[in-house]
Order: sequence, then C-alpha cells, then structure tokens
Amino acid sequence: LHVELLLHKAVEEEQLQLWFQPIVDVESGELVSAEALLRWHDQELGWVDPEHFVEIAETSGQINTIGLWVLRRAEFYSKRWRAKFFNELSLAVNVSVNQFHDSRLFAEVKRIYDDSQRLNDNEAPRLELEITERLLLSDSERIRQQLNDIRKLGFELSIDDFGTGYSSLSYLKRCPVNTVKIDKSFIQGLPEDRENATLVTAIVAMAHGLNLKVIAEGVESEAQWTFLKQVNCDLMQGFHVGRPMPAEDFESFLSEQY
Ligand code: G
Ligand code: G
Ligand code: MN
Ligand code: NA
Repeated sequence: LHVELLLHKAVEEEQLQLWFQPIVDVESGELVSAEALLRWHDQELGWVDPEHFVEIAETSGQINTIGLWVLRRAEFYSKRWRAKFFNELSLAVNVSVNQFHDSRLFAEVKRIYDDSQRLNDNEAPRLELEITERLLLSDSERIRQQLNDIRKLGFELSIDDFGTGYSSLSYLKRCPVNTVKIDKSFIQGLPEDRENATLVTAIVAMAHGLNLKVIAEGVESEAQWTFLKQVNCDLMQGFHVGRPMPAEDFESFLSEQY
C-alpha cells in the first residue's frame, strides 16, 4: 500500500520517466524504431522494478492514467525526433489489457490522430501499440472492434512476449495485428538450443505466412544475430543492439547517426 501511495504521488508530480530501447533491421542493422519503457526512481525506494510497479498500477487501477501519460510522452518524442532526425522513426508503447476496458484509451488515440490531421503534420506521430496475447485470448467482440478502430487510424499493433501465452494461429489470423515480438526466453539459448531454434524458425515462417513482421527480443550476442539473419527475422531488439536509455540519451544517439 505504501508503494501504491508513492506511485500515486509520482504520477501526480510527473516523476515517472519514459526510456527508449532501439529496434533495428536484422539485415542491415539500421534503426527502425524504439520501444518506450516506463522507469521510476523514488527518493526512498530507489529504482523500482518496472514489472513490479506496473503490476501495482494494474491492480490499483492507476495504469489507466499512467498509460495515457505514456501515450502523450511518446507522441511528443515521436514528433520531435521525426522532425529533427529521422522521418521514418516509429515508437512502440506497451498497453495493458486493463486499458482496453477504459474508454479513455481510444479517446486519446483518436485525439492524437485528430491533432495530426488538423495540423496536416508531416511529423505526425508514428506509434505502435504493444498488446499481449492475454488481450487476444479475451476474445471479446468489443476489444476486437477497438483494435480495428485503432488500426483504421493508422496506428500499428504488435503482440508482445509472443510464445509465452496462449495465442493460437486462429487468433493471429482474426486480429488486426502487424507484428509479433518473439519473447526473449526463446532467443536467449540461441543458436545452440535446438528446441528454441526450431520454435523461432517456425514462428518466423508462420508470421510471414500471415503477412506479419517479426521482432526478436532479448538479443544479447552476435551469434544470436547471425541466427536471426539465417531465418529471415525482420527486426531485433536487445542488449547487443542497445539498452533502454533515458530520452536525452536516445536523442544523443539519434543525433550521432542523423
Ligand atoms: O523495461 P522492462 O523490460 O524491465 O519492463 C518490464 C515490464 O514492464 C515489461 O513487461 C514491460 O512490458 C512493462 N512495461 C514497461 N513500460 C510499460 C508501460 O509503459 N506500460 C505498460 N503497461 N507496461 C510497461
Ligand atoms: O515485456 P516487454 O517485452 O515489454 O519488456 C521488455 C523488457 O525486456 C524490458 O524490461 C527490457 O529492459 C528488457 N530487455 C530488453 N532487452 C533485453 C535483453 O537483451 N536481455 C534481457 N535480459 N532483457 C532485455
Ligand atoms: Mn514490450
Ligand atoms: Na516482450
């Protein structure tokens, strides 16, 4: 409860931070996008594990407000960095299942879209929403409709932590997603782990068969990168490519390249 109150205060006082981790093309190694990740440093608690405070925020309901803040910050950085450095840059944000049961999520997505239309803006945000398999599993018509509406506004959707949940091929076919992100637990033993190698090869082939892009998460070595090239994985993310970094550091990283 103590942490919950501190988190509430941190949200009010805008003490949460958005960090960014690069996502690159497997073939060329070139930057394509970045994932926005929440970070929280509290005077008393120090750095709080995001998995821990996101779970608290989901239980307490604060994730709805936090999620809107994340979208607005991502919108801000997207416009700024596309204008300054790299017009094709896209940013991915994580969205909790809970947010799809709160009408403010779609309202905010629509607001971002409307603003970019109104300004006829060349630097309109390019945003991708990362959802989990759990959301697809809920199999509600209302959620599928929301996902469709979000796609119609030009936002992309990806499935995070793919392979750890229960999605079946039929869900992937019926849901309007663009990308699957293979969970890092499948990447970490590569290339030696034969079972993981088989699974990753199959996931890439299956996703491509359904016209989906594939991102490998948790890439930590050159050997893993080589394997991903061999199986034609599209994009990758991980410590070998770059760690999550504060927005100012990501901006310096961009300014060195563009
Ligand atoms: O950054 P790290 O890998 O430690 O993140 C841990 C977990 O926290 C991941 O599952 C990630 O999806 C989640 N997370 C990070 N940022 C956000 C966010 O902005 N919103 C939500 N809902 N989850 C996030
Ligand atoms: O669940 P989600 O995929 O949104 O969370 C991504 C998490 O994975 C972040 O907390 C990020 O810090 C972490 N991460 C990113 N790259 C690597 C990596 O190469 N190895 C490990 N172990 N974790 C990573
Ligand atoms: Mn993610
Ligand atoms: Na993930």
